[in-house]
Amino acid sequence: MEVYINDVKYDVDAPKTILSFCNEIGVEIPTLCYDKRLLPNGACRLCIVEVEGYKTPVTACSEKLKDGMKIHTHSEKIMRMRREILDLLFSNHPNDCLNCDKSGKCKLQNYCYEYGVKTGSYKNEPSELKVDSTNKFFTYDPYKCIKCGICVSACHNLQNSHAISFIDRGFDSYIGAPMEKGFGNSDCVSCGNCVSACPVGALNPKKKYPEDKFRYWEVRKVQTTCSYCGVGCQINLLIKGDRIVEVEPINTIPNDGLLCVKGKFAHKFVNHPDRLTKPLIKKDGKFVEASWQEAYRLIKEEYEEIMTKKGPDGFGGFSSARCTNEENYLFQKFIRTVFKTNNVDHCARLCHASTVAGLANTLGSGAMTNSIEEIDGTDAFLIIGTNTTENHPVIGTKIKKRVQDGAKLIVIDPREIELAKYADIYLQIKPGTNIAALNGLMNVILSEHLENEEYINERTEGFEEFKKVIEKYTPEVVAEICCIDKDDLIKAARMYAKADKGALYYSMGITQHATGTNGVRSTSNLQMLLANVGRESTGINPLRGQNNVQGACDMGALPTDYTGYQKVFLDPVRESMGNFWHTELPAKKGLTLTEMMHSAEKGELSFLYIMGENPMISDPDLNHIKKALNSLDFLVVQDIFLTETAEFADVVLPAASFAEKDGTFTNTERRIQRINKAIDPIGEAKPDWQILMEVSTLLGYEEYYNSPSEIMDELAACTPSYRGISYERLKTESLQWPCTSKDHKGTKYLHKNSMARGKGLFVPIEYEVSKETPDEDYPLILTTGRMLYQYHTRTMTGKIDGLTEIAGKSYMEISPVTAKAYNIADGERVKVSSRRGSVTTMAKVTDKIEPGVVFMPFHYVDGSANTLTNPVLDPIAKIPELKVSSVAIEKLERNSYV
Ligand SMILES: Nc1nc2c(c(=O)[nH]1)N[C@H]1C(S)=C(S)[C@@H](COP(=O)(O)OP(=O)(O)OC[C@H]3O[C@@H](n4cnc5c(=O)[nH]c(N)nc54)[C@H](O)[C@@H]3O)O[C@H]1N2
Ligand SMILES: Nc1nc2c(c(=O)[nH]1)N[C@H]1C(S)=C(S)[C@@H](COP(=O)(O)OP(=O)(O)OC[C@H]3O[C@@H](n4cnc5c(=O)[nH]c(N)nc54)[C@H](O)[C@@H]3O)O[C@H]1N2
Ligand code: SF4
Ligand code: SF4
Ligand code: SF4
Ligand SMILES: [Mo]
Repeated sequence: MEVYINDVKYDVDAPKTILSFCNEIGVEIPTLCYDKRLLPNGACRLCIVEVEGYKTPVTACSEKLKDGMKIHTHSEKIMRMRREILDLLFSNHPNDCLNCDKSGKCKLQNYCYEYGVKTGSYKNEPSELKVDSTNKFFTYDPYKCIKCGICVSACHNLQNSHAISFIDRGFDSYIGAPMEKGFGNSDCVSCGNCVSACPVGALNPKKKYPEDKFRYWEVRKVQTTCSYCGVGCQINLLIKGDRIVEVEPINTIPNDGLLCVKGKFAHKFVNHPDRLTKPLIKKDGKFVEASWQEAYRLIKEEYEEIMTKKGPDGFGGFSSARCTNEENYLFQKFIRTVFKTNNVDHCARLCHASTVAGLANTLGSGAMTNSIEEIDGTDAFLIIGTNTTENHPVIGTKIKKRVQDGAKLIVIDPREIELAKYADIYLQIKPGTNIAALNGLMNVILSEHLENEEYINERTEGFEEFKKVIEKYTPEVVAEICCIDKDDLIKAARMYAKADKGALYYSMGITQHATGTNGVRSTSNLQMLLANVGRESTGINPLRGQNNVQGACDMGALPTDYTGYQKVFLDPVRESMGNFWHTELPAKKGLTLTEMMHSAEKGELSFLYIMGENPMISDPDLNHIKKALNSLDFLVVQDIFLTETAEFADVVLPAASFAEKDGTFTNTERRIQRINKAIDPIGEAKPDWQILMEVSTLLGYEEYYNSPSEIMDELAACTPSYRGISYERLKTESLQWPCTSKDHKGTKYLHKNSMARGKGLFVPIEYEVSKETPDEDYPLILTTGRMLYQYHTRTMTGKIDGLTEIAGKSYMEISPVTAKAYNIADGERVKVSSRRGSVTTMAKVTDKIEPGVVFMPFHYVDGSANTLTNPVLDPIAKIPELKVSSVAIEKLERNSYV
């Protein structure tokens, strides 16, 4: 069609609103209540335009273009009307721009300036409203609120939390939580998505300290990637001087302008006074500050001594899923070329090692098959062992949205997580019974012939043998094992199988078991049965946890793999990598992280180099870890804080945080994204890549790179799946591996025409009981995990006041039935004991969990869950059984501690 905008003719090919077309062609129309992610609500009326032949102006945000339309966006009449609207709005607004934090970024202020509105000419009775400061991270000022409704829509339709709405009508209306509880006492999860979208200063981040205050014109913006979880949200850091003062979401893949509380409000760890600023050396049991030269000299001395005494087997290193790809590449290269051992691993061993092993076995590639953006096309979700809204919040939000729009949702989790409330069917299984539950679903599917025969014949192998095992898992048998209703299981199987596009999402609830690899293979069995692999919006989607755990695995921070999962034990692979690095490489498979700890305890492994991990909180059976670390001859810890693990070190090296260096992270959907240096390293800290380069050179393997970009070029050259990646391309493209050449556009979903291994492999998997089952001495099942407001060992989130206020202390979820049996009331202190040790914590009595099961987050030093957990390992992936152990509990008298 043809339209005329301000007398200029345009051709338009698709239906569009006047506003979106004007935005495209660069004709600016003012808006206050418009957000392109939301449906237009026409509340502010500032976007009115004149259309020839229409009696009254129309709102450009909602009016669609029609053929022949003649539109005037800035006519005399329209300008006058807009001035009137702004005048009215300003009359209800405090004339406080001088002191308002939003000054310089407030749309009302900017439009008043543009349209020459100097004051509000209408007087209104001031109302009795109060500023709402109940949220820990932001305030709501009803006087500044222009009632545009964006925050309410953002909360309902983008964040899908439904925490706030308009309260009352007329001049006294305001935004808040139902029942006037305030934001802080509502269902608000402090994601800040409303705050980021508010056009004026009504919703504003709290600025507790003078150094947090800034003017928008004083700050620099640096685009980067959130350094918490594997979603990989894109953010702008707002930098004033050398401080991060605010974080803004970016409206792009993968987060579309959304963040969670950590990405939005938990950035103050970067400038925190506890940051390590100088190398530390332990002398007579105490740390003293040292120069880099002194620290390096000590490392060299100990290296030489231990190498002479023990040889390469005496050495090992933990790499870091918090660090960049470039740093992980250098770390494993350093361990292999300098220490001449494959004893290199990282926290994936505690996390998705079973995914890497299980999916490599059944499909040939151990990564999330599909992409976050494909959630929009999924018809049914099977959520098993992922507390998505707390641990991958932006993905959780997208799933909730899709379910709100009609997709089916089945949740399988021993705890009634938030997604269970939105589920069509919720199966509250006993911890440790995933395989039975999955086999049960497949039993129903096969007995009702709901499988996709054609796909099975063409794209898979091993079906017949697998089928025989599944036959045993009738709904009756499974209901008994899992403690669920058999009819629910049958309904779930039918619902899921009948959906065209079924996507399975899982995380630690599947992987952290002694049968973790088999659990992963079972997810693969189910998805292949329904032809849900290799198609858009389906897939097997392990949600990778840390910001760069996918990358750390891809980079070969694993004891059996070089980059891109090339095996160290295959002679031609090792020779070619050796040639590439100009050295001879060790052939022996390395020890895993869990095995290195045992080796240390036995006195075999003597020199451990830990970069960015904190096993003294995160590893199972902390008493054992303590012994292991104490048995080492020499421990180097390279971190941004003096962690519980660093306390055991002989040398501590201060590293630069994500905000202080360049590099890339690979998110859960295999997307390689840049981090950009925003400030100089704090104190004398150095980027990890620089430290590794210097230490490697010092110990005899020379390395020199001008920048991480050069490291990327090198690693791309030896990694087929990253071969097409370069910093140059990442400037303009968002790429997912495999990206095998300069012209390759990356891969949105895997296994499109065939599986990476050729045919998909069905594996017959039997259910096995967990290694520890409740008995007389330890009658309860303990499962462990995490929560929204803390991140792992709290080195970072523990520095954020608001998070500490919300969730500063260890607790244990316990069902009302169990609590009653032990005479324990909500909030009381309890002693929890396992065969490994005892801790005290606080009881949180909740219906979320079934009788006989308790849950503890593992974030805390006091009341640490990992004092209790069972270090028993999955025989294939060597991942510990962090999700099931047996414990006894005992009520403590008030204020008593063990
Ligand atoms: N806020 C926050 N976000 C994080 C992290 C964090 O520390 N804090 N850590 C990041 C990391 S590294 C990871 S790996 C991810 C982990 O993300 P998740 O896997 O979501 O985290 P968890 O809480 O460990 O466990 C998930 C769920 O498994 C359930 N579960 C326990 N046992 C079983 C079982 O036998 N079967 C089934 N089906 N479910 C079970 C638990 O009830 C829990 O709801 O989160 C990442 N995101
Ligand atoms: N009981 C129980 N235990 C668990 C789990 C569970 O569910 N239950 N989950 C397990 C899982 S899935 C995981 S992933 C692990 C996580 O275990 P860890 O990886 O040990 O935990 P983090 O706290 O993330 O430790 C990362 C360290 O890196 C540091 N760091 C951050 N940025 C940088 C940087 O740029 N450079 C350097 N050098 N250091 C940096 C941080 O300060 C921190 O000390 O915990 C595991 N432990
Ligand atoms: S708080 Fe902000 S976003 Fe919400 S209605 Fe008021 S002005 Fe609009
Ligand atoms: S912070 Fe998030 S959850 Fe809370 S009101 Fe705003 S959008 Fe809703
Ligand atoms: S969802 Fe993950 S990546 Fe996104 S803001 Fe939250 S912690 Fe950061
Ligand atoms: Mo993890």
